[in-house]
Amino acid sequence: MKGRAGVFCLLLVALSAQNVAPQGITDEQQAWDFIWDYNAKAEKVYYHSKSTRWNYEVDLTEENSQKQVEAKIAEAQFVKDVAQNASRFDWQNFNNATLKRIFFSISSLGTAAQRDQAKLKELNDILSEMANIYSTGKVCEFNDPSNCLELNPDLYDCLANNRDYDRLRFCWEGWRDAVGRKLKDKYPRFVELSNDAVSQDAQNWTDTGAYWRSWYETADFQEQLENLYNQLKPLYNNLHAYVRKKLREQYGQDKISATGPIPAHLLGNMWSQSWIYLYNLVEPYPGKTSLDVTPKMKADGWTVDRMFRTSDDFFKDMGQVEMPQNFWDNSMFVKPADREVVCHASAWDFYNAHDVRVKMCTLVNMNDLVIVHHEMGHIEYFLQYKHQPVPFRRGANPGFHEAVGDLLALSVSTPTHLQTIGLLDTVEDDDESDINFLMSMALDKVSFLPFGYLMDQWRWGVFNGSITPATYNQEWWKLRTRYQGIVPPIPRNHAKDFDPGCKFHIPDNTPYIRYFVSFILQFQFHKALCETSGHTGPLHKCDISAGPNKVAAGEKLARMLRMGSSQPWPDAMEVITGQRNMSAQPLVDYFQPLIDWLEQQNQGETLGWDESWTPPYDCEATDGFTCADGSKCIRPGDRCDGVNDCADDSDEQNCPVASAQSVTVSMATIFISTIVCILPATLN
Ligand code: BJ2
Ligand code: ZN
Repeated sequence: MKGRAGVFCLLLVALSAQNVAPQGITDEQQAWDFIWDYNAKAEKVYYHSKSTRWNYEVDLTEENSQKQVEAKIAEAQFVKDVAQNASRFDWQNFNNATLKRIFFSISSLGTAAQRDQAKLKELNDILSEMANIYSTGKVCEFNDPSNCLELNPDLYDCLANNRDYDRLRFCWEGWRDAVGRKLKDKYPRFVELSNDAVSQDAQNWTDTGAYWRSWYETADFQEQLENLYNQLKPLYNNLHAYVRKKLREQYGQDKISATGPIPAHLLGNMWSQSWIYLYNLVEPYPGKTSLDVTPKMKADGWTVDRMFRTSDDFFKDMGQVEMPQNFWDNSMFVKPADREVVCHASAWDFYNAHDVRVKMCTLVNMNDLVIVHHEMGHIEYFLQYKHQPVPFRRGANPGFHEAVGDLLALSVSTPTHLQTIGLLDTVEDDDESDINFLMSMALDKVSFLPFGYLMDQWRWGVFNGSITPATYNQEWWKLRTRYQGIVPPIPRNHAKDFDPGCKFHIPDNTPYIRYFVSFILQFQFHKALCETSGHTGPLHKCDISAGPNKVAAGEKLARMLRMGSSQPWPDAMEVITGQRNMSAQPLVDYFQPLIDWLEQQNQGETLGWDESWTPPYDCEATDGFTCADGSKCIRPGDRCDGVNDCADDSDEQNCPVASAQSVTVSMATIFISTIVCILPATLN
């Protein structure tokens, strides 16, 4: 009895010494010590994995890939260990809300929850390989296979500036043949592994999409998005109808139906997500202030460095944090000529409260100037929240992170601001110039909305199993036609094509709904900061840096950025806008004069589209091959691809010899003809 009591007392003493309640440690000071210890270690672990990833993306070699995969595996082990140790605390019952939020964050593992090391490695290997396939994809000319086009800059340029229907189709189709088909078999396994991993998280996610959506901490998130989208649909449909009318004038009524969807390759962008390059085709009032400042940038000798300095100057002018020297020293602003890199622009936080970088294959044009601001917005967020513990070094939600640079670019893009930075000589202040300006903005912002919305509709369906590998491509095109009102210019071969994979964020596995959210938020923030800055007059004319109270506007922005994700996003929203909800109204207010104008222009036009319409399909004109028995037309990508598509196999016969082979063949021909023709002559 005495002995038992002794043991009991000892246990009690031990428990109270550690302050361990049956459900875990309750001492919050001890918990803070644990967090600061974690924080110092996390900075090192994340720095290492970010560095190895950076090294891979700026030099896509197998060796760099493996180093990066190893670092990712080490990172996963670290976060698993941390979560395990954190579970010793009774954090759900802590009094301090911030501390509770940190513990919640470090207990959420995502795909790092995978316990099976082989599967974890396989997942990271697939991701690395998919990124490589996308970033090294090339499209070679049919008549000159040694002349190959890269996405950036060749195919971007083709889609943006070419106005030849068939050449555009070649570029559009070639990219999908080159990249989508290589990714098609990899993606289903990736989905399986990702779902398997997140199901092992403490929260037992039903699928990866549910996990991704949880970052928004909004119970009716999908419902809210649908409402926002429906509010904006009339605006999109009006822009769509107007652009379709202009494209009919350009390409002919046989190629574009007055009531059908638009062929996807004619919108100036590989994914039809921004139509800005159609500006000169659809300019409402030619002769009035033109908003295409690219020619001016080129004429004035703008450099890539000047584009980044201009953006940095704007942030500084708004009272934000200046880019540190290491940003200028370590970033990659221009595509290197001597190696393969991931060209798609990105912003990097190395999580050591010091190292921040941008990686971008920047071109001197107006579009890239806006993207520079987008990336610099991410960097600004990184710099402003670097004092926060690592789990709070994130946007209030992912959409907030995306909105910062775009928000500032809304001011920079105003004609008056463009004039201030020397990109417009004259600014006319009349209604027609206003409509020109709003059209240029709509071609970038309004055109994006359905695309921003549908990307993750597709992915959520894939992750929850309602879209299966057998229906990946059909379902993709259903969404593309339903939301964007576009159709492929050439029939898709659903058994071989994987068109979603041809958009960076699918192989890169970056969630996309953040951009849709951002396009809503940036107009909310713009409206609120315009009011704070003391701007009066229409919203689209506001340049926050020109308002009398711009300092107050800058302070509000900085106050929100400094919060990181330390509080739920409605708190951050409140700092800037004074209210706590997402709203599409500021976007509508901004474009109201254009909405009125488009409604006028579209009188007699049919808004929307008949989803069953498809463009004319002419085998010869689309570089197709007619099977020898005349039975069907084989698309260029299906010819000589090792699969018999013609019943008589003729699509796999008489295939052109690959260029390396043809060099060998011609060398051999020269050698033989030398022996046959020249030797006898010399012997004679
Ligand atoms: C050009 C831009 C992304 C971005 C890159 C690649 C994926 C994530 C990052 C993150 C930022 C972070 C991009 C711009 C608008 C539409 C979309 C598109 N690149 N990313 N590390 N955009 O968001 O900057 O830089 O959160 O830390 O993809 O489709 O082009
Ligand atoms: Zn971004």
